[in-house]
Amino acid sequence: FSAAGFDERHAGPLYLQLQRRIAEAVATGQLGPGDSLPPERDMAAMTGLSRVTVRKAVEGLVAQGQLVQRRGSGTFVAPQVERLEQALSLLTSFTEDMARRGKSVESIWLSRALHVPSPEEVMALGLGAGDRVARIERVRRSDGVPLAIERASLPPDVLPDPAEVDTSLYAVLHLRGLRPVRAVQRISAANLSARDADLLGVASGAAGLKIERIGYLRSGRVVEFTRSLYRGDAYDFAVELKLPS
Ligand code: 16G
Repeated sequence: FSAAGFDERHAGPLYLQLQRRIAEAVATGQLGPGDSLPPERDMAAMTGLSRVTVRKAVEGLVAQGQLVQRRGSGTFVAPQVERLEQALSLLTSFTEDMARRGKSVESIWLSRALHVPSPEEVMALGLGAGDRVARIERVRRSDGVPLAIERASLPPDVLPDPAEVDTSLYAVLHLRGLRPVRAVQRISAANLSARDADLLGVASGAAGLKIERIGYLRSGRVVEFTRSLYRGDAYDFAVELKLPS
């Protein structure tokens, strides 16, 4: 970045001009996904702009999701995520989906315990008075990239010890003979709240897909009620359609 070309009088606010320069550097490949930006003080010296202006420009691009900031290590061009195509008609688990693609699975745990159920959980799981609910909430990541936030609720007898789930919920349910064999899934659009966007490493308000899955045993009993938020920039859901008979 050089000092040349900044024009306070005709080209709009200086921080916007700097934002355009940074965006151009990314668009032309001078800066690639994951590359680091010079420290604020160096950028100010290079461009002749004040540190306040540099900070404002960088903060704006961070809020838009074009740059990411990591405490202690600096500012980087946001890594691009590879889009994943996910079949909608198969009842598979996140772990299985990633294993099939040869990818790793990591969870960041938000909660893994028995709770007093919400009215929504009582309804969805058909819980009785005084029943608790097993709740496991996690950020699901693959190869280090956060892809979804999943909040799964299960009847307490299906998962008496939620801390038992380490990687795969379905693997634990399978061992107990309680893996769902059928599920109903609903998908709707959602703009991610600041907190959820932060957990997923995207800009606040970014597009997400809200997915609700209700999983059933062969007997018709509900064993899983899961609400998930998937990153809109990372998933394509695909399903094969047939003519109605
Ligand atoms: C999938 C399911 C989720 C299920 C999880 C189990 C969707 C939207 N969600 O992510 O309902 O709880 O798999 O995965 O597909 P696990 O066995 O890897 O824990």
